[in-house]
Amino acid sequence: MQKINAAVVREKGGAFTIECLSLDEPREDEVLVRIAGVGMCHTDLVVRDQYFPTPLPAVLGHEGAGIVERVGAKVTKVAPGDHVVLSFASCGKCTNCRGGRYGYCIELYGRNFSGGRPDGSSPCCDAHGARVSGCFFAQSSFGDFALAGEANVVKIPADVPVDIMGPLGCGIQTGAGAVINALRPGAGTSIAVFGAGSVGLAAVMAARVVGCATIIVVDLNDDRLALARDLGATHTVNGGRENPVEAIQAVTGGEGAQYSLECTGLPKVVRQAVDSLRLTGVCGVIGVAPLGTEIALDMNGILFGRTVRGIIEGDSVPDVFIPQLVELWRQGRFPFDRLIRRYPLEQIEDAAADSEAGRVLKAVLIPGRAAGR
Ligand code: CXF
Ligand code: ZN
Repeated sequence: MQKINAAVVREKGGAFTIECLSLDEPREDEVLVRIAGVGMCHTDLVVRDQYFPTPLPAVLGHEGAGIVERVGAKVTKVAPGDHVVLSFASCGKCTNCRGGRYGYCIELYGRNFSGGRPDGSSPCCDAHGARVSGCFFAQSSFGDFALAGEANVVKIPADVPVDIMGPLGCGIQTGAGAVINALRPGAGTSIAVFGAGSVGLAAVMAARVVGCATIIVVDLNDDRLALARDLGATHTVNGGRENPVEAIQAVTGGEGAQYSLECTGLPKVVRQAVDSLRLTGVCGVIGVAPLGTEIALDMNGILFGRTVRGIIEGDSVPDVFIPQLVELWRQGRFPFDRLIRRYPLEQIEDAAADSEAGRVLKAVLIPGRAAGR
């Protein structure tokens, strides 16, 4: 059993509070990871607010990265001392998983949001012995240690700063993969990205990597638009001052963009992202909205060959894609570290407030080390 210090959410919309908890030893297919840094993703806040009802109390956190501490008896993928990024969980057995489409695993919701293992147990309890959800995204990594499954740990090289690599496991691979793996725009094509948060900006960097000639970014915040230009946007549109659909049509000679990507989770923006497409264009939807949210689209707009598709986790095979992103980062072609600000784990409430207010693009929490551990 491992004593850990972790951020616990005890009630809907409540604060993250640091508690000392007990974490089980790894089962035969599990890996105990000493967390070096863990990103905060919008989905952590969505679950804190119970738009997705992971049972509380819970340790959230699903962009962990660190060093393997101990492994279960049957684990062969990693060994103690390896540097790893933790990603999302999938069953590995359903039709989509067998086809390499892990983001569309039939058990995706249960494996990532139920708070427990597939058998319903949780490895985590509080100082009174009461159950705490400890398998959020098969990691619950808002703490100094996390228990992951062998399947959702991804080994990365030891010579990159592991503390900032965690966001590759969710938000950054979601944006970059939506472009590189899902939409696959060819060199010279046009793409419009709606929302210049960390996911949208990862998409912008990826669009530059694959050689899109026209990269249009829409947001309400001029500072973010300036950063988007720095990272590869060729045109930016402040959606509060300009009509984005008209602006995108003007930039693309009246045709509309070949690709668009919706990264805000707002129905009104999905509509704009679809309406900005040229005939035969493809819109990727990756923003997260509360369960039951509906959108309205012009049916004849779709009839003329446009495609709208949802994309989970950037269509990634994390074991393949995360090392690719690490290499692009190492080459200076994918500078996602520019989005990151580090916070001590104890300041997780500040990190959440700054994220929600748009003061930080990607908060990464760094666990401290309590005396004696
Ligand atoms: C999530 C979005 C909701 C479905 C699972 C993956 N992305 C990460 O935060
Ligand atoms: Zn996420």
